[in-house]
Amino acid sequence: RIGPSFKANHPLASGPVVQPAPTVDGFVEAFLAELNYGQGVLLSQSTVNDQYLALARTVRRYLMADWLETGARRRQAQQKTVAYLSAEYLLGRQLGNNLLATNLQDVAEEAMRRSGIDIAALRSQEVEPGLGNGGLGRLAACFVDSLATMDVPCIGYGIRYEYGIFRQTFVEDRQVELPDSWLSLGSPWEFPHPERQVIVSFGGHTETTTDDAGVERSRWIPDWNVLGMPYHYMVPGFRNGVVNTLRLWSARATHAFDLQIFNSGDYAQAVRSQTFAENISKVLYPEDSTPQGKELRLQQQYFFVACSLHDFIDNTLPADYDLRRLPERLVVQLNDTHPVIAIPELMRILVDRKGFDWDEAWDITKRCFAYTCHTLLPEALEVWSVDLLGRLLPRHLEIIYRINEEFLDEVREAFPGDEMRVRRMSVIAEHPERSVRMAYLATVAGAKVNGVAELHSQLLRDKVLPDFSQLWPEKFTNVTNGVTPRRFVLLANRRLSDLVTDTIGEGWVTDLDRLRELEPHAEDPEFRAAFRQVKADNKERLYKLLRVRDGLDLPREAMLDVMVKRLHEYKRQTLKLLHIVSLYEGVVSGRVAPEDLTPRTVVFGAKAAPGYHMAKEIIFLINAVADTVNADPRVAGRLSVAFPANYNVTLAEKLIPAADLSEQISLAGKEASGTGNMKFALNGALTIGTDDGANVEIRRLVGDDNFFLFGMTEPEVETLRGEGYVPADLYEQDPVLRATIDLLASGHFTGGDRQVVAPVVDNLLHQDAFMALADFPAYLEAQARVDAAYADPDTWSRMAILNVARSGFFSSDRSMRDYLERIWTAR
Ligand code: GL9
Repeated sequence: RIGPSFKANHPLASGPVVQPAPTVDGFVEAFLAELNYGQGVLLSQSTVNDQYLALARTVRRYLMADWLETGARRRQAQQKTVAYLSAEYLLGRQLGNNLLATNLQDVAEEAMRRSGIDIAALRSQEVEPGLGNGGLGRLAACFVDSLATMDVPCIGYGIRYEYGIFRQTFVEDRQVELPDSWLSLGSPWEFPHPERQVIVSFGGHTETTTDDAGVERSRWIPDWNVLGMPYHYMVPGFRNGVVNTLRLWSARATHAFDLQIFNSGDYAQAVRSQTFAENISKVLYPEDSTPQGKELRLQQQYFFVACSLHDFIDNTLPADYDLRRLPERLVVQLNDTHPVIAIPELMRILVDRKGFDWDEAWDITKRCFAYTCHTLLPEALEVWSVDLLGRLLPRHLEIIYRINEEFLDEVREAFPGDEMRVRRMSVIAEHPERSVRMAYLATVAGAKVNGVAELHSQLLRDKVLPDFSQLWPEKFTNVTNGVTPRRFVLLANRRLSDLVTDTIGEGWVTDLDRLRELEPHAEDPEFRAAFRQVKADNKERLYKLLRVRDGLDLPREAMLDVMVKRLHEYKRQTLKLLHIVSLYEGVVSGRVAPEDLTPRTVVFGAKAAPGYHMAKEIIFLINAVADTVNADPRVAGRLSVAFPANYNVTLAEKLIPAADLSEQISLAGKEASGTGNMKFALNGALTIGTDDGANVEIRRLVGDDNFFLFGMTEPEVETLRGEGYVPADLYEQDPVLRATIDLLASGHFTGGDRQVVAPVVDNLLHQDAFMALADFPAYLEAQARVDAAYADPDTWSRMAILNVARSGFFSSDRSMRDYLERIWTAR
């Protein structure tokens, strides 16, 4: 919906908000005005970056009236608001999404054409805000998109990292990280609000005082402060006149520099405090599922949480708001443990600043928070050493101790005499050092705790937090993840979207279950042919991009087999690599005739955490295998491997629509959900996958016949581990596995160097913590089923269409409905 162009009559509007006419002429006029008056250049003198910035600001104008109106409406309505607290938002490029939301793509394209500009070049100019690591950060971005589309009051709170996730390059096949200076050419989508800066304190000590009523109170005397400066970003709903807000905080020094010191000539010292303060929001920690426990990280967490709670309580609520009713106005959703320090922070605000007594404050706090857990890996559950926490946030540590004391009393009451249980459940761990278990704190304080897929939520109850689910069974719930169909189907796959809309109308974009109406068309040969043409066109588009972007030349006809996700051992990129090597080994050893191979192109995309040594060795090995395989004429046209560097949201939008096969092959019981798996299914790729995360639900929905399942189940994994898993035995017993590993180990892919492959090969043979060898035969067998199905285009496209038709459940709109029902309104 394009709103009326004049909204002066809104009761809260202080002036007219003029929106350009949604015509090509209106767009051209607004664009030139932005170029001349915003950028200060003539069209004839403008660079691509000038043009991109002017275009972005033009699109922004079409959202402004709706943004201001949504804000005014929300302030007036005083509805319950979701404060989504997330240390990461992996937004992806904004221009395309916002053109889509305003329905201005065609107008903008024509307007640019008339101005002699190729809009595609301007789109490419945008550096995506990569303020997240992977699935968890991208999930937050999908959720705020859905909440805006559903007109749910939500403020997304987070950190405006000056540098997002590193840019990955490969130097001699090894990952090299470069800083992601996404802001350097200007950021047209953000609005700084220096007048709404917030002070955040750190360090110091606490003192006990007695208040007027004779009650003992603790007082925090911090010893340093920073300022939090909010930057606002628009979060447009899909053509519904709603624009919600994402509020990201940037750290500033309270004083820019010390003039005395500056004048005395010590320039470096004069700006030291500024540098120190600004470090807090300088860079995203590139860690995936392995928290570092670094002080700066805790500073980041407290910084954005303190800014956000302050912003909501002191700046968003009316000045006279009765905070006893806070749970009616606010629900804080904690995206993993990163923002869990918000719990003691709210207690501190209520008790120390607003004068509540402890019990009342605790009652309010417990009803405001809900916690989402995103992992099953024990090493990924954050703990902060008491030493560090007490140094940085002494008052918060006191509060945590008291919460824990009262909680443990409750445990003792429920399970008298069970001191083992009390120790197990304590928010304070004693070993290996005294530390705070953030997931436990979140579970104690949260009204609800959810996992992110059915299997994950089950394992969370049974394995990760069993004592807690026994004590409070009703606290635990599941909300299966979802992805926004706007970005990941409509925007990323326009060809498929047009086919779907031509077939069933356009309602599916905001009601994804309607994709079901495609089911009968799976039987229509004409529709299948059209569907195949969409895939072929998307592949063409991808390969063109990869030629320019990465100098890759990939065969058009082959099956496109894609594994894109963070590099992690539990995700088992090595299992995929073993499959590739086994296909290749079959040909070079003469066991298999090359013409018997189903032509395949395997594409990897993965960043490794910079400090994750094994992940980086695996990247090296994939690149080495790719180099060798691609250069070997014996498999030419039959097998190719590509690993374009710097997989990100922008590349995902091109890769996923082109894929035939989606690799979701984590060891069962390790992947909490996955969301890439959903994006692929919705774009008509078939999944080869284990019984893990949301794969379980995908398979149930699309049907066993339309999913290539393989491998151990989670209980089977547990059994095997219990029996004692010896990967080397499997190597001895399975000739195909042995030949595959032998070829890898021989140095064939590394110019004869056996040393450089040893870290990965030895790990597989002697540790293999994620049991790639145990699932290897089943994986090969499933890949043979893939080949057989792919051999018949009609069989394959029927299956693929059914995947699209039956995956509507995985819309993040549905996830948001579930949060609303099970968490945000249930009490
Ligand atoms: C993750 C899980 O590993 C995924 O399985 C899940 O889909 C997402 C979203 O719920 O959360 N947890 C986690 O720490 N990451 C996930 O992707 N890691 C990153 O975001 C890098």
